[in-house]
Amino acid sequence: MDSLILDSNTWLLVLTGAGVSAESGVPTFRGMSGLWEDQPVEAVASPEGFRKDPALVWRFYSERRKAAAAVHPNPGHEALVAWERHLGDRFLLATQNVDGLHTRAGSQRVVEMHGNLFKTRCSRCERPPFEDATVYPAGVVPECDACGKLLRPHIVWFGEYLDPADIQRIEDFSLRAATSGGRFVFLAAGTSGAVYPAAGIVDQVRKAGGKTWLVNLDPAENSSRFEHRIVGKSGEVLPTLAKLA
Ligand code: BJW
Ligand code: ZN
Repeated sequence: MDSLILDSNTWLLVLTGAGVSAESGVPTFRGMSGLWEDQPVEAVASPEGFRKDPALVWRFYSERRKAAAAVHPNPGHEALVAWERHLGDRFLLATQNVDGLHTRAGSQRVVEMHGNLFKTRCSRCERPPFEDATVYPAGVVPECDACGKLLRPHIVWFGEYLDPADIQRIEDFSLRAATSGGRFVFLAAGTSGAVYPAAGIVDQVRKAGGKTWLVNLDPAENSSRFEHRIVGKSGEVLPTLAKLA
């Protein structure tokens, strides 16, 4: 197996997906065949789904809050913490995961591209997102203290824009990495490469002259666009993949 050298010349951008949390016991999206209680995930993870049945959407997210609160980070998460300690500001972790396991493991330079399961925001007013681990009883739809309209999970649903500040952070890091005179490396782990814009980062890094690595259990939809491909579980591969120099 090729090894990933992380030395004082390396800038590393990591993208993670649901596969990285799989060994902690969090189900992946495409693993549950994109279904929740026999309906497509899009039905409960989209603005249309929320408009149609907010109570159902809150039940989906309450169940996931409960499940995510009960699990623990795995050796894949821990390897990324060690890499960040070694590289400092030359490391950035962009995650599509909303379970908060990276920060619970100790990662600090994290961009949660698709939001966070343990945050809630108003569907209407400008009240900022707030920490919320509440598991709402079935049928309950919480309302905003400020304006009385419905609260919603702080999640980027299908068809919604990612926070431009999050995209900017990834782009700024990539620009600094590409112009640093050092070696720019991108590693994606545990993601099917099916959802954009995350699935397109590999192309931007290649355009900027970076090296690209993929660690995934099954072939991803964008596999062919990576230079190095390792098939395996992230909790087994990541802890031995890097040589910290
Ligand atoms: C292991 C493992 C182990 C298992 N170790 N590996 C360009 C082209 C085409 C479409 C679009 C495009 N740009 C935008 C779009 C539309 C859309 C999109 O991408 N659609 C595609 C489905 C085609 N994108 C959006 O809507 C995004 N918004 C946007 O771009 O705004 C601009 C816009 C607006 C309007 C129209 C068009 C553009 C927003 C996307 C937000 C996605 N949100 C979700 C739902 C969150 C809800 C929630 O969590 O409740 O985020 S979708 C869902 O997929 C979730 C995930 O974060 C995301 C990615 O999934 P991920 O992480 O890759 O998981 P899986 O399950 O797919 O894969 C797991 C992988 O792990 C597998 O490959 C396994 O093999 C592997 N694995 N165990 C290592 N132990
Ligand atoms: Zn409000």
